[in-house]
Amino acid sequence: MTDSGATSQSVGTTQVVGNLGVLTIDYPPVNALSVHTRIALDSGFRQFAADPQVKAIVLICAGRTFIAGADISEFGKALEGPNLQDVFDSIEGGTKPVIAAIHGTALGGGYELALICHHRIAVPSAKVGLPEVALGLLPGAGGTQRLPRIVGVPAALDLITGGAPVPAPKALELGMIDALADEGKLREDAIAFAGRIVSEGGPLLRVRDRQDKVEPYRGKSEIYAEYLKKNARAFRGFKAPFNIVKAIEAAAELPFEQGMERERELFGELIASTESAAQRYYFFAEREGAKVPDLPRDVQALPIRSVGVIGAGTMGGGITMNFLNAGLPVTLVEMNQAALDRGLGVIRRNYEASAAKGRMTSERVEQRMALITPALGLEALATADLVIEAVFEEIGVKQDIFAKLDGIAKPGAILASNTSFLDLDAIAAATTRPESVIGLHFFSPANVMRLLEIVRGAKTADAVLATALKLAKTIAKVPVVSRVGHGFIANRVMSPRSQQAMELVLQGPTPQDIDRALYDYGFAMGPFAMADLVGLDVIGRGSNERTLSGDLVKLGRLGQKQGGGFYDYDEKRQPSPSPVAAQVIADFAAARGVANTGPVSAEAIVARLLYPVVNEGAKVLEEGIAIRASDIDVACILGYNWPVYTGGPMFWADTVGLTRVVDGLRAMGIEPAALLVEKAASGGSFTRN
Ligand code: 3H9
Repeated sequence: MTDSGATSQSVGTTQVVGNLGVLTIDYPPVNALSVHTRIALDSGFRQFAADPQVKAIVLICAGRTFIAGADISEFGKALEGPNLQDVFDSIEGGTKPVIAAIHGTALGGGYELALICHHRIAVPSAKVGLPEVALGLLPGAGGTQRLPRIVGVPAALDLITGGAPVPAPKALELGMIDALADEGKLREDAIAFAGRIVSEGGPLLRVRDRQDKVEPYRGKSEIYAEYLKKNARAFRGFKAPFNIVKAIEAAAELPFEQGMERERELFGELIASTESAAQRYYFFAEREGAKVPDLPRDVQALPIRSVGVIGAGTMGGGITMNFLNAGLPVTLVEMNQAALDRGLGVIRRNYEASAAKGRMTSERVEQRMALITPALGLEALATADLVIEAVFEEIGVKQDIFAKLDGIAKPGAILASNTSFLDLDAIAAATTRPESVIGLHFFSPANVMRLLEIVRGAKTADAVLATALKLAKTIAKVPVVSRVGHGFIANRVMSPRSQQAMELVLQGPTPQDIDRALYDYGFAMGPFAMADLVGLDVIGRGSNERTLSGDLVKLGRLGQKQGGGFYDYDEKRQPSPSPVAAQVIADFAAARGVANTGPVSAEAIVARLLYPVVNEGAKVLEEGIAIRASDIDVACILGYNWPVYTGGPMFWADTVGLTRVVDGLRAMGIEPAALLVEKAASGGSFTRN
């Protein structure tokens, strides 16, 4: 976040309205609890405390939101200005009722501040919540002690370990806020609310004094053990959820002050952890991706009001759904009616499945489907502002489509390819307008995965790139910009992981040993389980070389879907080690003359599979394919489910130590990238300045 030269004076404005004090905080972009904000709060509340005319205080924010949390960029730095806890204590310890008036998002420390206030009023569009878990933290300013006192232990467990912001109407139901204001009339309604509080003259309501919601859970330690068991899968590898559960238990078991002490202790453990450092790094990394240093700031994005998608297969269908979800009409093109009907059917079934789970109404399903114009033939794309090609991954096929599209699409339309490996410049060269061509590489399933690799061709116009970046936000994707190169960023840097797995398995470790090591590192599954899931026939497609997967396919072993693959599967698709696959591996190793050198430790397996990923990442940086190391991390985390609490390959490499990575690569017979060697030698890092 940029410090726009704010001072505590400009951040806090006080105004006395009748017998009420109104303190307005204005610290763009999100009113984070920075040093300036803390000073402004501290001095504003002191002023009103000392003013006999003021009987109650309204705390409100200017700009787009209420306070969105502690200033994450200050974590790990020396504290400046007043400590947050002292500021909060003085507000809560005051003798005048304080009303938090909420719009936008009251998150983390912002919502904790609202919980310290005596009353909370919000506009219906506001959201409140404690999202610290996503930063590998717990709410460290009393949130774990106060929220259970309002919503009870079970709801607090879900709200704080889940971290999702709660819309105001739901928050009202749960008691997280006390009243709804009219949209657009927050200030007036909060002032009226405060006036009523003053005239009613009741006692000060402090959340910390409430016991009714936590009392029923006292002495019931089994709740927490069961909760952890139930969520074991979701919490695996993370530290924060475990400390959150302990802190909530403390809220139920301990007097308030002792609970606060426990919260501080548990927060302290988290803030010092590598997991939290990685997750906080990732928070900013996600937002960096949209920043392209050489893209002039004044470039205007082009308007995108209609989209065309070529290909209604798995990718094309998923891509289409993104635009429908954002309310944009899509012309969906296929070669024949059967393929078109099949694609439309899949899209409809996906929406209907969401409706069946209560995630959308059936009316909404129809609204989304009505945004699709099905069509046969590219001519239907003449008026689209953006066309995305999502057909078979073969350069000739794509060039042919782009050449035809060139004669059909209106001037200025953006022509995008969803290619995942091919040379975008060669595709662009098939048109007379390479400046309008860009890569929009979605990850499967395209309606679910948040990553969008934007491939900037040698001739892509700035306005086209700016449009793609803006579009990513419209369709709720996280953009990462790549230059043209085989496999772009995510697919390229991750490919050594499977190559290494296929070689290592010839040397002694079994598929289960290798998969287990990667699972324990934090991946959802290892490379062999993944290969079986995707289908061994799909993996080997297009290659004439003899491969392990190819040998398995020859025996009718296509993976989970047919005959088993690296594993055998029962009727519930549960895997077990396969003697047949073991024999295929042994035969392949013998044919290649690879000796079995025995078992390998999990740590060595991880190094063997993942150091080469780091090395490829260094090359991608060196070649200028990726703008920055954090883009590689975002691509791997969002595209390949690399565990976020390691920070992604480049952050992780910095954690391991670059010298160790260089030595490890050399020991494997892999020449480390020059950039990696240079950084290791100079004590540098990819992600820490
Ligand atoms: C916490 O509160 C700990 C406590 O328990 C106390 C412990 C003692 N700090 O996301 P956007 C920046 S932990 C610093 O693009 P949106 C962001 O980097 C905190 N900077 O906008 C970006 O900068 P830039 C708990 C922050 O409208 C700009 O603001 N709170 C912070 O899509 C705009 O952000 C959270 O975890 C921050 N806290 O979404 C909430 N927040 O323009 C984190 C944002 O230079 N924030 N920035 O790239 C969010 O979830 C979203 O930013 C929000 C707005 C929903 C607020």
